[in-house]
Amino acid sequence: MPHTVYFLNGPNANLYGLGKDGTYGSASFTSIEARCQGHAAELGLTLDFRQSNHEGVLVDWIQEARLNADAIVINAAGLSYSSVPILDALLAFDGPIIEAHMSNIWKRESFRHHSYVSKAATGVVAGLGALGYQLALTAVAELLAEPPQ
Ligand code: DHK
Repeated sequence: MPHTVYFLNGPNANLYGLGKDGTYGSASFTSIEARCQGHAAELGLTLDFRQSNHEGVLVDWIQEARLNADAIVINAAGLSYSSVPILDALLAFDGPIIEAHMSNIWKRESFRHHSYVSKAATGVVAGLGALGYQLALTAVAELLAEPPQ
């Protein structure tokens, strides 16, 4: 059975490519998903790629992942810096968790420098745009194939 990965995207991720300042590049969210789906297929992963603007929906999906997914990649976007409920849900998940950000959050405003998600994450990718999402999927495939001792 192929491993299943939930790739969860938080508020406003659906606007990537449409932003005026170009922080998140010019690729649309749909094209980023297509790129991730293609890469997941190459890695032999089943990818469930989702986006919500609502904290509770993200918490429900993380809880659902406990039953249906082997790993989580999550860009909780603006909720990364505030959401204890998302952190608590992630802490209840047993598999690898990769925190992903399109931008380099440490180069930006100081309120983006502390992520609650990081407390639960196995690893973090940031600042590499959609390439970082591909790297997150590669990391998950490797971690699932050979969990660190
Ligand atoms: C995405 C967002 O929407 C912001 O709120 C975060 C993150 C950064 C990103 O880089 O993908 O601060």
